[in-house]
Parts: sequence; C-alpha cells; structure tokens
Amino acid sequence: MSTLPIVVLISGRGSNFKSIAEAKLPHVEIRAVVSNRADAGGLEFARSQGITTAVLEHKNFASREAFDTALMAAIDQYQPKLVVLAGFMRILSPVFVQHYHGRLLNIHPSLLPAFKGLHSHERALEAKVKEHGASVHFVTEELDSGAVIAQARVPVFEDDTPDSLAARVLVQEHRLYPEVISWFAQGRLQLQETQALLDGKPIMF
Ligand code: NHR
Ligand code: GAR
Repeated sequence: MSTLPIVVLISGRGSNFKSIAEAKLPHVEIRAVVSNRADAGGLEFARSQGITTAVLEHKNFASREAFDTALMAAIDQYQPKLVVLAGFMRILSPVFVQHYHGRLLNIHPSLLPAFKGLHSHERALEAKVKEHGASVHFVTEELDSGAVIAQARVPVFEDDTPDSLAARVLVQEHRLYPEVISWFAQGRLQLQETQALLDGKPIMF
C-alpha cells in the first residue's frame, strides 16, 4: 500500500493532532501541521516530534478569501492527499473547499446534524439531551453539513458542565479520528456526490 501524505490544520491545543500522530498509523505520513494562530499549543508538540510546522495568521490578511488562498498555497507545498481539520476554527470559503473536494475531513464535537457550529457542548446541555458525542465528516461548503463518516456517543449526566462534557467527548474524538484516517489511508473511504462510502457501501446516519 502506498503512503498517504496528510496535512493537519489546527488553531489551538492540538490534542486531536497529537492523537493522530501518536497513533503512528501505518501508511500515513504527517507532512506538516499548519495553524492560523502562532500560539497554538499543538505547534510545540509538532516541533518536539520533528514534524514540520507553518503559521499563517488570518489577522494578517485583508479578507477571508485572501487568507484561504494563501492557506491553500501553504498546504499544497506539501502535496497532501488528505487535509485534516483538527480543532481548526476558521470557516473555509467555497474555493478552498472545492479545491480539496473529497479529501478534506473535520471532527465536530456533536452528533451531527445536531448542534452545528460553535459552542456545541453548551447548547447540548441547554437542550437537555441525554446523549452527545462527536462526528467526523467530509467538509463541504455548508458548515458542518458534509457527509458524516463516523460518530462516537457519550452519555450526558445531570451535573455536567460544558467542560466536563467536552472532556468526555474528547476522549472519544481521540479514538475516532485516527480510525477514520486509517480507513482513508487504506483507500476504503470515498465521497460520492453527497454520500460517504466505506468499502463502496453508503455510510448511513
Ligand atoms: N468550513 C466549511 N466550509 N465547512 C465546514 O464544515 C467547516 C469549515 C471550517 C471549519 C470546523 C467547524 C467545527 O467543527 C469547520 C468546518 C469554525 C467555526 C466558526 O464559526 C464554525 C465551525 C467550525 C469551525 N468560526 C469563526 C469564523 O468566523 C471564528 C471563530 C474563532 O476564531 O474562534 O470563521 O465546529
Ligand atoms: C475538539 O473538541 C474539536 O472537536 C473541536 O475543538 C476541539 C479541539 O481540540 N472542534 C471545533 O470545535 C471546531 N470548530 P484540540 O485542539 O485539542 O484538538
């Protein structure tokens, strides 16, 4: 099997990036980690592992499109076959999403289609749901609305706070994301129209 070169995009702590790196997935090579914030904690871990890092601060660009164009150029230097959003906090414009069509993944901390967008844990608690979790999906133009590939579920407890719930979900994220990336590396995962396929069969949620 040939090796899958990937680029990981982060904005902060980078624990999902770390879980992917530490999984030491066969046939996956992390070519670079790119952050839109110079102070993202995940950058230090990358440097400690000898993984190439790049920082592109969105605040230095005049528009979202200008930032996204520079981000594409930065990513494409590494010629990834897959781009992984791991706690990346900037909405991406249509040209970016189309450029990486079928090879751009995100992990979102909710059971999609519930609680798209920011502050999903707070909103899950406000809605008094009994179950919450995380979803890995192909990224499409509409925020958090691309085909769902896999989900992990956790119970919600009466005394949960957004932080306690986020911590329970995060444990599952760290298990889920490396597994999905390994499927992609094995050539088992595809986006066909608006549907995710695993081993050629539709993944239903
Ligand atoms: N871009 C597209 N086109 N489609 C998706 O599905 C995307 C995306 C970019 C990021 C991650 C997403 C999440 O998992 C993601 C999915 C940022 C925001 C946001 O509102 C919302 C969702 C996600 C990421 N960002 C603000 C913005 O103006 C900035 C917030 C900040 O900097 O703290 O871009 O939840
Ligand atoms: C994770 O819970 C991830 O699902 C979520 O932010 C956290 C990032 O943690 N992503 C988003 O909310 C995207 N908008 P990490 O930096 O430690 O991986």
